[in-house]
Amino acid sequence: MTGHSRGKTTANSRNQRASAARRGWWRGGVIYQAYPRSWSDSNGDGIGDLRGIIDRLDYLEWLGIDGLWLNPLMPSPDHDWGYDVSDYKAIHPAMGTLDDFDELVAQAARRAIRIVFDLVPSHTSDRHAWFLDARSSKSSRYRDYYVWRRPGPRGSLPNNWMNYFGRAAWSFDDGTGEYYMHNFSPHQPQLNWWNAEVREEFDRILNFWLERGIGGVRLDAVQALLYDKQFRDNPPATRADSDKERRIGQRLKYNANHPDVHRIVRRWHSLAAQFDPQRLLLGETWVPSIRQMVKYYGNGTDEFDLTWNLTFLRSPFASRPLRQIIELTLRLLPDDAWAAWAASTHDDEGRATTRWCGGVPATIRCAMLLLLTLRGTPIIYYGDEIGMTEPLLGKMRRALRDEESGRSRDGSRTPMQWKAAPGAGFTSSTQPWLPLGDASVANVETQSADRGSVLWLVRDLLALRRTFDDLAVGELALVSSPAGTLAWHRGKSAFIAVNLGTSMRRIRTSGQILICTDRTRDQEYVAEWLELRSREAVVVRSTSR
Ligand SMILES: [Ca+2]
Repeated sequence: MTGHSRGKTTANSRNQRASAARRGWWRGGVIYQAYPRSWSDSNGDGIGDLRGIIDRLDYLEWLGIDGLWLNPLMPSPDHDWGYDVSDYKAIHPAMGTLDDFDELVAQAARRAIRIVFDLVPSHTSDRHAWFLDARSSKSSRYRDYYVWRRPGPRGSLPNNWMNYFGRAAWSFDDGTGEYYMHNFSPHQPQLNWWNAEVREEFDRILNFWLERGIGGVRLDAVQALLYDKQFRDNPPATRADSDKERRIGQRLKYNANHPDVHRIVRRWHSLAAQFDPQRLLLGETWVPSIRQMVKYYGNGTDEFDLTWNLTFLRSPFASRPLRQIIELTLRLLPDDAWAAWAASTHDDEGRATTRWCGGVPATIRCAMLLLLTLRGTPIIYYGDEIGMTEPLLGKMRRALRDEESGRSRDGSRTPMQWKAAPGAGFTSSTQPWLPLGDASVANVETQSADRGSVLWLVRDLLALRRTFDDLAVGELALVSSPAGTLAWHRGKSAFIAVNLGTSMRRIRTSGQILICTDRTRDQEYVAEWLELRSREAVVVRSTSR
């Protein structure tokens, strides 16, 4: 898309916010997550790439985001699409080159957009030079970079550990006659984070990227870094465990979730703290409870800056559970810590537009308004801003399969829909790497010309956050509201109400509606009672608090 530019006012307010960003650019900011293979293909090979992203930065500037999070960009045999890294200091050839990456960082910076990307510390690819060396002999240089165990009696597995895909966490290496551990697929051997050399390698890797001027990194699967040195068997799952652990049948207590992982996170935090301006450390904390998640903030200033709120993402889209999760998250966060809110993911849970909203446009609008008005950093998953849903792809095609759920991740990774045309504006190839959804239903070109579209709703909400500090950084206070609804104050004068019920509800407030999911209600005055129809949500400049 071309021809979009910010007005002078937005540029000024953006500068003001930039000066306030000493506490971290993400506070009050918004992150957009693009799955790079699926976002924009510049050379017609059907795979998204860095030059394609550079070509579309004007769109992101027009939308008004602050950070762009990209899934892994490093060389990989792609058993798990980049989450099996074979070289931590290079760019995947399908994505481009290090020069392309540096240009992306520079071009994004010109638009006040910081680049954040995935670093995968818990395991490498089985094609990584370290692992090739490690399996060459028991006395090889890199043997202790990984986790090896002798077979049990009669060649049995060393213990009962299962991986996150619901299979044994051990694979036998014929060459050296021992098992190696993997918390994910056998192509993803577990790194041995008890080994000081591994920790030092990753210090160098982090420095390598942070020195290139990126806005930060998202650290993948951090709860899985450390294992029990005594290799004790995992206990059976109980009702208190995650649904995944209950399906697997054991609590992943000893192959993951080791308490000493916090020492590693603090180490990364000290390293990142040496950079100015401050770099974001976003932790993928795949843990079943908010109580466990908030531990990854440490004392609020010494571990992750933002953590992955799986409980929120997995909530039913209904007022009562959402209210409890929002309240608990904000109450348990340490002082000075800042929440992150994501509704969609490239992983198993997929798109909120489908999972939460069933593809219903009014519900999608409510989800976007809620996401963008909570206290914390919202993470918009690419395509959600146009209400893209997961197409029915039939059989699993590409993604690493989650053995335990059998659910494919492909549906949430289909190419971005830029326009209603062959290739959807994503690629000139007739064979995109994943099938396209129906771009005639949702695409950027059509919606950017329609002020009533969900794309404009998202853009206007982002613009409002830039000019209305209460909405960007104000304290959040939930208020009691009728069944099926959620309502909260932000700061002194922002009031948000969302009706997820099936009938009209009245909520007491007064002021002016700034943005309603039904855009014909924008600017409406409310004297005492706000009437919200089913699947309607508003931001009000309130005069009644
Ligand atoms: Ca390409």
